[in-house]
Amino acid sequence: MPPYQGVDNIAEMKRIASDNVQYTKRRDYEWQIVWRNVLAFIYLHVASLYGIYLIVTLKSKILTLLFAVFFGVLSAMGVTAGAHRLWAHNAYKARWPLRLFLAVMQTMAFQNHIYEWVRDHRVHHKFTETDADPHNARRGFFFSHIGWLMVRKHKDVFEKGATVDMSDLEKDPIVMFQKKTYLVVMPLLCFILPAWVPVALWGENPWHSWYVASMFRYTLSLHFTWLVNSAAHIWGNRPYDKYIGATDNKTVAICAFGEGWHNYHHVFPWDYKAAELGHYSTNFSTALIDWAAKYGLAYDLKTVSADMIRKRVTRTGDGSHPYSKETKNI
Ligand code: ST9
Ligand code: ZN
Ligand code: ZN
Repeated sequence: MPPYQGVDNIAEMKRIASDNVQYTKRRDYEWQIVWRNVLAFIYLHVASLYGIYLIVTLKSKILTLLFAVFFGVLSAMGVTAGAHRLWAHNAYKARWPLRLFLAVMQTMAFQNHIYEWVRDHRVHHKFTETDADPHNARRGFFFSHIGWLMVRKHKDVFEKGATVDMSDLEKDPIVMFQKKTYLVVMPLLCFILPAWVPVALWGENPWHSWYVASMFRYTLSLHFTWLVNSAAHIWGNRPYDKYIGATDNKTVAICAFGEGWHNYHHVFPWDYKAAELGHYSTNFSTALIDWAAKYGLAYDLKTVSADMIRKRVTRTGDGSHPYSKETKNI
């Protein structure tokens, strides 16, 4: 319907015109495409497809594939146990050797330096599924999965994001050192090192090494991570809080080393398991933290009491948690 139809008042017409200008500006603002990133993602995906071709036709060596998996798992630990549970949520404390190890692993993952990763993630938790959420899932699967990295951020991300306290990270010399040296160290650790090892140790063809251990490994690990922002905000159960978008999604939990129990995580973000149960089979990151705690490298592991969980499930759960069924039977 034309915007002025049925409006016979000049002031009202002016208000509608002004709203339209604001709306258009906002839309223009929201879709400022960053072509450098679009092109980089296109290259990554084409290169990864070629990597898959090399793997399935056995043109690359099996050892190279195994190494890519090993490297991917290590870098995932830097993101889950490091950037996410340690630095973003302070869900446990870590002595410096463990912090250094996790920072190196997180650099191997190239998901931005820890400081930026944590800032975006804290903003995501504080303003979940609003315009201030960097990967607002209300803008659809594509945007929350990868699209948010191909456009300029919404102005609310900057404005509201400025209210998030980052002073704890500013006091961590390992985090600040990584931030300062990131543009040099990250390409070496994320792309050059994994391409070089198979060539140096078992004589892999350098291009095969590049496409399998660097491109394919990196792209797959990005998709596994992004599923937490997209799929685990769309599909799955909401056992702890049916009023929020985040879901518990087992497939994502397996792919993302325990980060798919996302309904639980949004309700109890300080739990170092990022899950109620933290079974190692679907939560490898918890195994690493428990192992580190055994040797005193991790300590002050925070968790949530069964009683507190039960109360929350009863009050706001969607009925899919065993506690809800117990309550119904009473
Ligand atoms: C990647 C990140 O993939 C993935 C994160 C996923 C998180 C998942 C969470 C789930 C939990 C568990 C994980 C499981 C992992 C499983 C692993 C399994 C294998 N607050 O950003 P800029 C301000 S990265 C406050 O440039 P633009 C700030 O002043 C992939 N302020 O905005 C900043 O300046 P500075 C590789 C904020 O220009 C300024 O704005 N990387 C905030 O709109 C400019 O910031 C890429 O693809 C905030 N939140 O550009 C590159 N944000 O930094 C991606 C910004 O100096 N990035 N400010 O303080 C870019 O190219 C750009 O950021 C952009 C936006 C184009 C996306
Ligand atoms: Zn989330
Ligand atoms: Zn989180």
